Amino acid sequence: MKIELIKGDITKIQADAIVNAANSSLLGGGGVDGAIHRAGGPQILEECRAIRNRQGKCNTGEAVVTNAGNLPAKYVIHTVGPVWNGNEEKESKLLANCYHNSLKLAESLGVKTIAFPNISTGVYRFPKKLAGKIAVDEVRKFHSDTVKKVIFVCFDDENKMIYKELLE
Ligand code: AR6
Repeated sequence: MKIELIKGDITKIQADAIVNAANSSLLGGGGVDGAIHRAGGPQILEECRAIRNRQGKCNTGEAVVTNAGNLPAKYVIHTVGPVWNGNEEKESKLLANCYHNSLKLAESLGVKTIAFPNISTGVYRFPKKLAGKIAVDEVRKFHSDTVKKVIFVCFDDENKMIYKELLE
């Protein structure tokens, strides 16, 4: 599996799937979630609502898929990262689950390329270095015949530097 690093806006990425750092309501929010719903249009939210009606809220560490509306991707995989409260063991495991479950879902959809934002490192305040290490470890651990490329999309310089070091 090839790993790429980009600094920029995930809504502009042409990949089979982009991942959203959602919340358990699946009904949108700020940060990357807000950007994805704004750029993608109302079809994404419509499908999120349908998922809510079917299965209820999305638990932390889990992932669901919708269409990508007007985005240049085929799918949006919505995963819910943990809020950082300093319980390192528990919250690290939940963040690892986000990456693992998103990749598993991507594989089941036949996705070849998938782009991840830096889940939980915004409003949810997860320490960026630890979050980066967990993300890279989970991706490297995941062996797939389907998923050929993972793109880490960093929005800020700090995350970009962290990932650059981790991937060297
Ligand atoms: N493209 C790529 N990354 C982005 C973009 C973008 N357009 N915009 C922000 N980021 P956050 P969280 C980065 O806060 O911490 C929402 O309200 C940002 O710099 O979006 O998982 C949800 O609804 C940061 O590094 O997500 C939840 O309630 C990373 O994306 C809550 O925030 C994640 O920051 C989730 O918090």
